Amino acid sequence: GPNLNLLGVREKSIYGTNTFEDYYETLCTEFPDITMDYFQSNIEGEIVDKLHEIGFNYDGIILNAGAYTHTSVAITDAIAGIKTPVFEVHISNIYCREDFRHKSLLSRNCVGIISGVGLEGYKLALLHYIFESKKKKK
Ligand code: DHK
Repeated sequence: GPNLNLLGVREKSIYGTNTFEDYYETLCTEFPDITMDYFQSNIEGEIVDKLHEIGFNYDGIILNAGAYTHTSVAITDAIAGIKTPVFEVHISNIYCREDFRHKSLLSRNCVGIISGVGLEGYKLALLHYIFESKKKKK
């Protein structure tokens, strides 16, 4: 989502000092058997397009839509329109912050939401998909 390209630079007391690229690299090293891709855009329509593109052929999507979480009917509808489950992640605890962040339009169409545990939220969402795929194989 928007402004997440500035992780490690923007509002460090809220979003931490790590860049997403560095975090993503450690995640890929920790889970070598999982095929992952990542995409960041500041543009709402590009996020909608990406959801359409990957929403029928991936096992799971982990989405931090940034500020669009609170405003985007288009992203909410895109999540509803695709087959792949979407897990909503926020680095900060959106419920401890300004009132306008307390409402997520996306959550109703997501399998789960993690908010407030920093970048580790992405890993926890990934673990959810790993547990799900193990359940399916049993
Ligand atoms: C990131 C943003 O950019 C904000 O607009 C959201 C979210 C919270 C986060 O915590 O990851 O309100």
